[in-house]
Amino acid sequence: MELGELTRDLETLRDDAVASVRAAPDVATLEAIELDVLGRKGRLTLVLRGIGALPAEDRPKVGAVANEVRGAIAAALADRGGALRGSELEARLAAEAVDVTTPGRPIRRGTLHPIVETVREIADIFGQFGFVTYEGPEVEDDLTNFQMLNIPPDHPARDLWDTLYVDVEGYLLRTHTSPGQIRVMQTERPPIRALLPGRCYRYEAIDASHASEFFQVEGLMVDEGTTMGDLKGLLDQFAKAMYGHDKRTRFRPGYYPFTEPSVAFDVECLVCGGSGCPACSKSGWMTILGAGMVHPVVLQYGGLDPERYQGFAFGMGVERIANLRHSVGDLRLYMENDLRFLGQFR
Ligand code: 2U9
Repeated sequence: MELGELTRDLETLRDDAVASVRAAPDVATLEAIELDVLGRKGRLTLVLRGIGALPAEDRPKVGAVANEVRGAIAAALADRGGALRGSELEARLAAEAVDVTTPGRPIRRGTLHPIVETVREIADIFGQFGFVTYEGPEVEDDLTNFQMLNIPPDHPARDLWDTLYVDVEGYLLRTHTSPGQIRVMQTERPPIRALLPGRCYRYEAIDASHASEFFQVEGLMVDEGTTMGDLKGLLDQFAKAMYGHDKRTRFRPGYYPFTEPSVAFDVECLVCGGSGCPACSKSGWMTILGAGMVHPVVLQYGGLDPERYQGFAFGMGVERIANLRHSVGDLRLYMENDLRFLGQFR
């Protein structure tokens, strides 16, 4: 092997390599050429194996040529690579181009169930008066659900409450959230301001205004010197916050075994404003909840001395509150999971 021949082999290799680099259709071909020519076992390496056969004074000359050749091929690779990668990116961008003007797929956002929304709204209003929300068990014992609420076993009020008993002696599905308040009194010291929202169960024939499971929110306040006036003021503020600050309210005598005295609490008819209409059966008023001063017997069951502490309590059916709020006339709609109905509460 002599210098001229090796130099020609190197220049031929350069020209062939640069030509095939410039003709490379894609990056993959480019990388294959780079490996084939400049790789450790590449053709440039193979050609340079001939250097050993050269006279020592010629080797640096070949080395210079070899470096020039490697540089030329590397420059061609970089140039062609940049162009190919650029166009490949363009092609991918074009292929993946998203026409941002095209309308996106509507993401159907869920909404709170109207009953949950109503419970949260009620809890928010009473929360502003310092009422803390507690949860009570849905499977209750007869003692706490009835007896401690001044409803002894043979009390007529029981048949008022058509109860769903479970197959454990003395246990039932709670007919109201009131037993939860008993548990609060037994575990908390006054002053107590408790809100008990939750699902309740009654053995009811289901129709537009009755369901076997429904939601209640009950409230309890116990402290020294609690009065009926406190109760009236609080409920008046609740009704105004819920239905409008211009709404008038009133108490009417009522009866509950666990409160004495007991009242029904009315707000002026939300349809006719009090002049009388079918919605308020011409009374001009709508009853939204019941309330009263906690019966001393119940305070005792709560471990509280009725001589020292007084309390008031109230209870409302959430479906009724939601009905008045949203002018819904059939509470079965809340249970049927019909998105046409539920979708309206966005
Ligand atoms: C304790 C003491 C007293 C809770 C009360 C009512 C009046 C009431 C009804 C509203 C609609 C039931 O769902 S409904 O039919 N409830 O009117 N609830 S006072 O009285 C209590 C509760 C717990 C310890």
